[in-house]
Amino acid sequence: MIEQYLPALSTYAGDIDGVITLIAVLTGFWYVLCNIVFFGFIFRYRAKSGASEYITGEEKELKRWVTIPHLLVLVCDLFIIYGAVRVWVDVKQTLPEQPYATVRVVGQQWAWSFVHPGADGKLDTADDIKTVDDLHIVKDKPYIYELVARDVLHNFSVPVFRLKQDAIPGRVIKGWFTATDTGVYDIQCAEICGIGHGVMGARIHITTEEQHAAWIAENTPANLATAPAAPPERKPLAATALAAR
Ligand SMILES: [Cu+2]
Repeated sequence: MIEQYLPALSTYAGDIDGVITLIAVLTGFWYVLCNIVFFGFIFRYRAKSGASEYITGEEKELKRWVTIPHLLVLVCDLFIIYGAVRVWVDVKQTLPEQPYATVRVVGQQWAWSFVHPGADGKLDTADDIKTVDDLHIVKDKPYIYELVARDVLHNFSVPVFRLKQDAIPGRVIKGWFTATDTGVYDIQCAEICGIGHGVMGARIHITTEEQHAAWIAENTPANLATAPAAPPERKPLAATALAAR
């Protein structure tokens, strides 16, 4: 139902839509029923003489009007709790097994920056590819993201994945997603983070393995393209400064 308005493009998007639909249907049913009973009774039992009759509601036959619906609502709650916890454990408390790829997502006022592994598939090596406001991933590949915030609270939101995760300064929060189709879609910040919050939009580019390999080759610095796995030789700062003179 929801995917008619917004594509569902992660492996768990359908499950999250299912929970939202379940909650909407159950609460919607009670909302409509309560209103029908409420306005029906107002109309049916309105005081024609102009005098209202006061009842305490303590009699057994009156209390039933509260107790029975209350118990039925609690039964509905059990369905919601079961459905929601099952999805929560899968989406938020479980990380995929190997093989998976890792990306780093950095929120700051007011942009998203991303660190992609280069051809070696590892983060924090010389061939990492850094971008601002453009995240590049491969379809059908599980990804673990490492989410950090540089300054204030942000929220990494990818609507087509049904993914939302707070980014908290001082913490590295891990989560996962697997995209099920290719295309370019929105990334948002879903936590008011200052005056530029509204312009903190970015894009996620979901491509095939071959397209992603081509993107990596295009964006790997020329001096690393031939030997991507070799770590850079780190010169002491003083030596670098001298060489620059
Ligand atoms: Cu933000």
